[in-house]
Amino acid sequence: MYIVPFFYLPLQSDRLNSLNLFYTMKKSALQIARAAYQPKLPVALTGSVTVVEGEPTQSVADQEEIKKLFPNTYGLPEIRFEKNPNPVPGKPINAGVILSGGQAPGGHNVICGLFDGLKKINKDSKLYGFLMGPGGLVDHKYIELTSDIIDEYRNTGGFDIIGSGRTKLEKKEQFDKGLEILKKLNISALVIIGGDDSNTNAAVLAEYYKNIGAGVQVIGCPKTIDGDLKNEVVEASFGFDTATKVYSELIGNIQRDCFSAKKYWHFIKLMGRSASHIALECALQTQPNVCIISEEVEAKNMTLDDVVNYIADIVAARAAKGENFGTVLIPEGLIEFIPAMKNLIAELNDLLAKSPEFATLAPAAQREFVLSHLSAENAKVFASLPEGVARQLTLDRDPHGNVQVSLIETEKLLSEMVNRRLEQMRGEGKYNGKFSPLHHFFGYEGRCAAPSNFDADYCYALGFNAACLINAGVTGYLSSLRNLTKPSVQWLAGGIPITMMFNMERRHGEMKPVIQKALVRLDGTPFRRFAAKRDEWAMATSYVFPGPIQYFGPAEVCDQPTMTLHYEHLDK
Ligand code: FBP
Repeated sequence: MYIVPFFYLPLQSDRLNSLNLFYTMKKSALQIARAAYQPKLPVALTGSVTVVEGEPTQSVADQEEIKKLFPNTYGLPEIRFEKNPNPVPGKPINAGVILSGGQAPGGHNVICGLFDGLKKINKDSKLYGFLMGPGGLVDHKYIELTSDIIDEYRNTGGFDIIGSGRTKLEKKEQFDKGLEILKKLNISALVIIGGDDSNTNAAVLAEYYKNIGAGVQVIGCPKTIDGDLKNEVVEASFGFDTATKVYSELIGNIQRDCFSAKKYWHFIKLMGRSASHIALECALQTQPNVCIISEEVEAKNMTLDDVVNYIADIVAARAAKGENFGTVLIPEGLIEFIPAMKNLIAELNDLLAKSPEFATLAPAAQREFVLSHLSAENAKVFASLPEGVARQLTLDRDPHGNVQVSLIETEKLLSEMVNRRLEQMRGEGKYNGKFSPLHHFFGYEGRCAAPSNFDADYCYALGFNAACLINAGVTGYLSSLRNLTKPSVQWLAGGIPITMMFNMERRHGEMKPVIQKALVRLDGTPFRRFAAKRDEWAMATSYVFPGPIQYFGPAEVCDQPTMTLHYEHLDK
């Protein structure tokens, strides 16, 4: 069996049609078996729905400012769906869908659920997919998603059905350009599947279209493996469940190897641009010897040396027991949470932005230039870094002029510094072991994995629910399912006004309304459970080996949500 990627399909774009990207992909046995999986919908979504409106809402902070910025979409009520025993046929709906930002397992199922939901409302409904992210809307690149295409992508990982991209939809010209194609295709609703920034932009777009009477609703769906789009009203973003299960399987495998050979220290960096939810969840699942949580490092005002000393002390204590092996989990965003590094990076950003001559200098002269222009404090931090890392801080910048921290090999930086510290301790007679580090970075290994049963069900229901929100005529809402630790049939379905999640934050020098990013809460149960056990895990080698995601079998093996979600429910 073969599936045909979108490049092969008749595209409604002259430029893309001219690309010669024809190829076919063979399906694996698991893909074939998995295609038959029928995601389980919450009961509320199994008939047609009755809309129950709650009380008017408020943003989480800065209410007056946000109300002024969103006069048409602020203060809307939360919506809950109940099963309507007397199905009411709806009118045909033409909708568009966009995948925005980094891939997350289950994106295809959101689109499948949306498609099925629209068709259930009326069989003549149509769904158009905009290609390669929000840019597809602006550049008018799209395909019509027919049932033949949709059926090829049910329960599969990846975003390749229409592709994804990171173009930000934030300018009036983009909104107007998008509206041209929406009007041409008679599209009355747009579903944006994205993280906190994409959903922030979805709310801005919803407000704009409402304000000009464009007749286009905008609905968001919460996506990101990072797990940082969640709050009082959003329990989880999709993809976190599958991605952390994949990483935990890999960490477990490494731990078994490490425990067998007893000769390596594995430094494992885990994705998660900013928040440490992924590292924390993987630590809860696998019980490593060390896991660093960036939010704690920041809260305790720890220096890089403090982090290094913490790890080195554990390495030395294990060596004293004859155990020269172990595992260290490191969140990708750590470097930006170390206060001294944060200051250094901020000053470097400013310095390099106003020094175009820097790029023309030879590497040695660049180092001298930086050292002589930084404040004394930041110059000291810069000079203390291994040269490769210091250089990386001056080179790789994103389009906004910021350091791309994910490119910094924090796992190597830490192991190199731990090694130095251990040699110092050896000189002082405090260490007498052997330190052989190995390095890993897990991120892309999990972002496109076949969705777990949880993500398959959650994503399908999010998409189906989005169709119900469209049919309810609302705009500026996030598709919402709650009660997620219960079996999926018991989930509560509805919609959350996106403005409800807003606060004002400084972004690129300007105060902007944005969805608050959810960092790891140090007073939350997931972190507290980890903190209560980590000293024991450091010394006693208590590894857990979760094994691969299971798609078929008993519910206790196949349908368990993350420990983070489970523990967070204890806090409610
Ligand atoms: P989103 O926030 O868009 O979901 O992306 C998350 C993420 O996977 C981060 O964990 C990672 O830092 C980033 O994307 C990498 O993105 P890219 O592959 O585009 O560089």
